Amino acid sequence: MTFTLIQALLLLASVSQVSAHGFVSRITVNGQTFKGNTPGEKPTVDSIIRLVSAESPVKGAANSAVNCGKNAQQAATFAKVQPGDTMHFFWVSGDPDEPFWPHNTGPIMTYLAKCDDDNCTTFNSTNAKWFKIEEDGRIPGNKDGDWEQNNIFDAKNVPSNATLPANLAPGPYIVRHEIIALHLAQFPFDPQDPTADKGAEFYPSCAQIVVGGNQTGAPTTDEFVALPGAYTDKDKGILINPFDNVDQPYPFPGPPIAAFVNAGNFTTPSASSAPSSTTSARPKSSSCKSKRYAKRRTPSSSNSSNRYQDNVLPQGPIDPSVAWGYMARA
Ligand SMILES: *[C@@H]1O[C@H](CO)[C@@H](O)[C@H](O)[C@H]1NC(C)=O
Ligand SMILES: *[C@@H]1O[C@H](CO)[C@@H](O)[C@H](O)[C@H]1NC(C)=O
Ligand SMILES: *[C@@H]1O[C@H](CO)[C@@H](O)[C@H](O)[C@H]1NC(C)=O
Ligand SMILES: *[C@@H]1O[C@H](CO)[C@@H](O)[C@H](O)[C@H]1NC(C)=O
Ligand SMILES: *[C@@H]1O[C@H](CO)[C@@H](O)[C@H](O)[C@H]1NC(C)=O
Ligand SMILES: *[C@@H]1O[C@H](CO)[C@@H](O)[C@H](O)[C@H]1NC(C)=O
Ligand SMILES: [Cu+2]
Repeated sequence: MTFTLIQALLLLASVSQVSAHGFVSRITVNGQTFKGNTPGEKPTVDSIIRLVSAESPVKGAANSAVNCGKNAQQAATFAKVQPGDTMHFFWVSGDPDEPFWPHNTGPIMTYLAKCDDDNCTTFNSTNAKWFKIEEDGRIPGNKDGDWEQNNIFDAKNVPSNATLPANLAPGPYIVRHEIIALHLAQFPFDPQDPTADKGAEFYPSCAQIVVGGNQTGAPTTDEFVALPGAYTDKDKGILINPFDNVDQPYPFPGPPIAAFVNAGNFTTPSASSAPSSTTSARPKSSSCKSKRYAKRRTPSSSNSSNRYQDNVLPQGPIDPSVAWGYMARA
């Protein structure tokens, strides 16, 4: 095979493109750290994180990789946790030169599904029955419409957090923690051209836990969803211009948070924030209440290839021919 210079440059370009995006590199819970492995590489540590084959996003709501990420493999081990524990997910970019999570636009949601084995290490999640326990959208009251995802954007060692329901019944569960990056979501996903920089970017990440205790909280059967299945490419929260109507509640895709999550009768401390299907809602744990409200980054003064310009909120309707400048770092 002969390579022309142009082919070589194109290859380089696509390689560096792929290495942006990102994945969950480690999870901490109760002071324990569980490292993950590197996407696409042979595992070197026993992890609780199901390893995916690439850090590039899953495209298309019907893609089978919406389940747990691209070619997700069962992980070797699991974390022992308790109801009410907060799990901290450390998202990183795949680019060693800019290792921190590169997106700031779009929701973060967390689902659980019961495993059918003792500890999830052999469980195939393809047909899992998922229920939602948490969803974070825009930062409440932020007049620029910043998303909670902005709090982990480009930040060193600031994890995304999910609190297990304080009344969660014991047993083995897959935790599916998902970012949907929406910076290109106003350009409809094209199934004929799935690798184009169009549409929402799904970043599901699955981890294996065994919950202890003796609580009884569980979803009702009508709260279960399949993934893929719970989303379509035309959902209001997936085919959306995230830079418009920033003061409006975000219509989260997927099911509402399972009713037991915030309705339980339990003794562990919990905040009284009422859940709602359209505003940011999460069960708060007393230890992880503090929120960092990141300042909006200002546009770079030069127009050079600032890879973070997806922070810039274009004014008015977006002209696709100029939007790419804002959407850098797809
Ligand atoms: C998971 O459970 C299986 C079946 O009980 C057991 O053989 C295996 O050792 C367990 N894995 C770990 C990491 O404990
Ligand atoms: C899970 O089951 C599906 C078929 O239902 C199969 O295609 C897939 O390879 C299985 N995944 C793993 C990790 O075993
Ligand atoms: C429930 O579990 C807690 C902690 O493991 C224990 O202290 C308590 O006695 C248990 N309650 C019952 C009714 O088993
Ligand atoms: C909650 O539990 C307490 C004590 O176990 C009980 O007295 C109370 O009625 C329960 N409340 C609800 C709403 O179930
Ligand atoms: C997650 O929790 C940690 C520890 O409580 C906190 O420092 C961090 O700011 C939280 N992350 C977000 C995005 O709120
Ligand atoms: C940046 O872009 C704007 C609008 O396209 C243009 O007016 C301006 O001259 C550019 N600045 C630089 C430094 O290229
Ligand atoms: Cu990306």
